[in-house]
Amino acid sequence: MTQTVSLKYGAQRTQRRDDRRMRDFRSDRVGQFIHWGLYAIPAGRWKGRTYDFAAEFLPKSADIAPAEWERLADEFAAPDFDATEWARMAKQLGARYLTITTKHHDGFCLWPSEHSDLTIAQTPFGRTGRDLLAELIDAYTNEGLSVHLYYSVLDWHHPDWRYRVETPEDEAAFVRYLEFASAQLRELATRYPQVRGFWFDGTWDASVKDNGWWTLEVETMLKDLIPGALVNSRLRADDHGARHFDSNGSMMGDFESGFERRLPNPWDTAVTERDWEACMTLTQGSWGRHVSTRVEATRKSPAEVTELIAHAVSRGGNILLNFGPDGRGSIVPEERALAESVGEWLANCGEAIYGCGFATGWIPPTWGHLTADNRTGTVYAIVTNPPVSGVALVHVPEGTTLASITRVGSDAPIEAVEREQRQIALTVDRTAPMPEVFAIAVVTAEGRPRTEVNPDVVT
Ligand code: JFZ
Repeated sequence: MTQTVSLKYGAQRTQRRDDRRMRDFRSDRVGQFIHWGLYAIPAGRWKGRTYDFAAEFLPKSADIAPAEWERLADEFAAPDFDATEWARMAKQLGARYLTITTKHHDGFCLWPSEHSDLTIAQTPFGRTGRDLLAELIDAYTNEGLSVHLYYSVLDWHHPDWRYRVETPEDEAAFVRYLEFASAQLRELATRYPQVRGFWFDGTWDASVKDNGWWTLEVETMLKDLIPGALVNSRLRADDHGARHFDSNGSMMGDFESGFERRLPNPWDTAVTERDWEACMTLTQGSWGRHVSTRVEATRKSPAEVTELIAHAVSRGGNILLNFGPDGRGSIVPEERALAESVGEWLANCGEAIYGCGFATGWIPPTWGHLTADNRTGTVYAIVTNPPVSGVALVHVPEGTTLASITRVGSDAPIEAVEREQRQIALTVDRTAPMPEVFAIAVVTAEGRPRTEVNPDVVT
């Protein structure tokens, strides 16, 4: 960096975090996202019409009056909700953490917030006295998963929310809004201090960008209340309204959360030098439960989802796979089935995913993805798109030769020939329903395994 701008609200560090909590998050690699709120009840349908846009945007797509939308709270009984069942399914999927929507753009709070009149306390579920978030946090913790709380700053329900601040009245209202949001976040961190972090959304409007000071204040407050709490870059804006990365190019927050329904280019090496997490829908465009057949037709297969996981890890990132439970509190059958298949693959081949990251010095293949366990130097070839030839070429790094190649998750025999110019010709199964995985070890001329000092190392 040549020029440095003096900033009051920019990045709090220029190096990645390397404490225990951050390392755990980094080695987890696979998380479960859950979008659940009032929008799960209409699930994209309103007055006999289906709106294919994201189900959680239905109040906008169908132009629903706020009072009418809020009446859905009377229907939120969630008779099928069972936190233990959700947590078991997440564990079966192979997710290592959960990120749950506590308040989405419609303002409905999944906890009984003292600061809002649109919360679970006003629903038939909440009137029984049950604390849904507490149940979820306990159940996931019991399964050994960590929990993060998603919070939308954008709020269609709150009278003081502003998209931009234009008049002195707007200014006064938005100051009140930020006080409200701070109070809610303080409430969440105080009620649920076991959570590992927070995931912010709805921070793209001019009103938030013009108040970068507030985003730093919130980050600081949460870390004071929960030491080491993880906060995503999407929360943050600096003195000049730069988001995610400050005006000097340093990432704000602890991990980058700009990859949304997309992944970095396989040739992007800059991304491998920072912590990031991509979030991904299981259908094309909806985060909340959607019943449209056109939306359903875009559902990703287990093999596709597996490829996305491998892709993220190969670039040194995490992936958050989104589930949209229905209005009764059930995880829908398609998503249960996905959790089962992807989970089975992860149970067999997880050594290529958990604790793994970018394979420094190796050429990204066209037939799949390489990941590396930098503690051992083992590189994993994950064959997501087997070539029609049935032969996948792996190029070992300069100065190394092949020491061993073994299959992960199966004892089937292997056919691999080392050719000139550090090329390994690996015979792959073009008909495998789920990606084959191979573990490759190389040695240097001195006969040492080739390990990298890389921050993806988990100790
Ligand atoms: C937001 C929400 O509007 C959406 O409902 C969902 O919760 C998702 C996780 O986040 O949607 C976004 C946010 C950011 C981008 C695109 C959609 N983005 O940066 O491209």
